[in-house]
Amino acid sequence: MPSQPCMSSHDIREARTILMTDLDTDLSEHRRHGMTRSNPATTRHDQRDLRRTAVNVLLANWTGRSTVPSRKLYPHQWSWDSAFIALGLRHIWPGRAQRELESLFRAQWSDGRLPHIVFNPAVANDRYFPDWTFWSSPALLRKAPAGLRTSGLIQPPIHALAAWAVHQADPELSRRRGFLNWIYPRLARWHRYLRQHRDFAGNGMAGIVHPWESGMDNSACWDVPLSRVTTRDNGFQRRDLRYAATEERPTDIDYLRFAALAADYRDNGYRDDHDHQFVVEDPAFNALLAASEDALGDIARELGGADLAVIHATTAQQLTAAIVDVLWDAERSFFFPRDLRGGGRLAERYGCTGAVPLVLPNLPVATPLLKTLRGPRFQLGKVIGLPSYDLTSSEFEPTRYWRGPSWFNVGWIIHRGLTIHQENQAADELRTSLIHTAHTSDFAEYVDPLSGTAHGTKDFGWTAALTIDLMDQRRST
Ligand code: 2M8
Repeated sequence: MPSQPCMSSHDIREARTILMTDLDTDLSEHRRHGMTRSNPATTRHDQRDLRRTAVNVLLANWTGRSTVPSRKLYPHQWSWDSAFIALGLRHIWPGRAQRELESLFRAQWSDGRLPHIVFNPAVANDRYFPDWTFWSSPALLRKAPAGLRTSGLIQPPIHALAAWAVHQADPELSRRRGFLNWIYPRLARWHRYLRQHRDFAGNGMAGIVHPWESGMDNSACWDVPLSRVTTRDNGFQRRDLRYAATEERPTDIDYLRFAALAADYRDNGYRDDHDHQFVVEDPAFNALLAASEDALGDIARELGGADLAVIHATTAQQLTAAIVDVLWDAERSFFFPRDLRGGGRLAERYGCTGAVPLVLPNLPVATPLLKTLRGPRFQLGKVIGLPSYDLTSSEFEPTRYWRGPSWFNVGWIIHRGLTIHQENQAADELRTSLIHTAHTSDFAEYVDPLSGTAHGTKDFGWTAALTIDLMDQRRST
């Protein structure tokens, strides 16, 4: 098992060199977008400053083992946050990026699930709800690694994609530390958990059993399936409103439902064969699983397992076919989540989850999907990032968490999708606008897609990390 030292002198030297290196500045690109010298991040100096500030956010959020999304609102380790954060860390400290993922995978359960939160025992319980005592149960204590405090839900499986990118940032260090050898079997078990325990409809796709598992927790896409959830009096106290404005966070009734669903799962021993009240096949979750399965193939090949690489590539293709087959609505040219407790209907709500399959290389419907993204509902290229919800809908809320604002991780995914589908100019424009907005918003958790105003918390981990990754795109893989 790789060791987990604090930042080494090699790391510090490396960070210093990179910070002092001139960035690929793209002044002409900024001019093309009408950003003048008075706007931030337009000069080489500003770009270096921006990068340094992003690195400082990652330094400030580092706990010695992993990186918190936010010191205030989210003071523990989150699963898909760590994957996005590792994508940025790899440019500064490849060793630390490896350790970010390793610390997460040390919390993997015996059934293969990767918990969505790994709690920091040094942080007081009343800093975040639901704290570890809420999740804890005899089943959790049996299945989670001894001595580690975790939740029992999961998040989108983008980890293999991140692990492969982290390896590529410094293959020599990765080989020396045995990074891929250590993480590959754990990634494979994680994917196997999803195939064996979460394929509720038997079509190869994984289902989520809680909106938190989508990572897009409060999306209006979950309103109908969530409205069926029976609430119970948990007697809990929300903690998020201490650090974020009420009108930017989920409502109390949604929190009651979130807590009830999580408590049901816990009380049923975190078994996936119990009668879940909420089961949804989510386009983003499955698209990221397919992209990660492809990355697992790359990792297997690197480790000398050509036969395994073929199996992973085939699984990725089959999953892509299932996503298109089941979740694509040809008439509306969009991917919708499927509500398995609602008769298997597609939830016809235009959330950014339906855009994420753009990240798949062999997507037969990339052209019509892009047309929808450029149309009135998302206005890709005309607004900042990709709005998390349909701009034309009466449910669109520009500042409420996942119901309208643009998120940097989604922007990053769409940038990757545009690049994969050779929409290079659109990719460059999106990249420029995301970097610029990260700067002007102080690395906000999310921004109003129309004005770029910051919302949620600031100095947010994945915003800083993905800004670094986007700035280094020309150097990275
Ligand atoms: C948000 O979710 C947590 C619950 O997991 C919360 O609201 O307390 C989401 O934005 C999720 O995608 C993210 O991983 C997490 C930490 O940044 O915060």
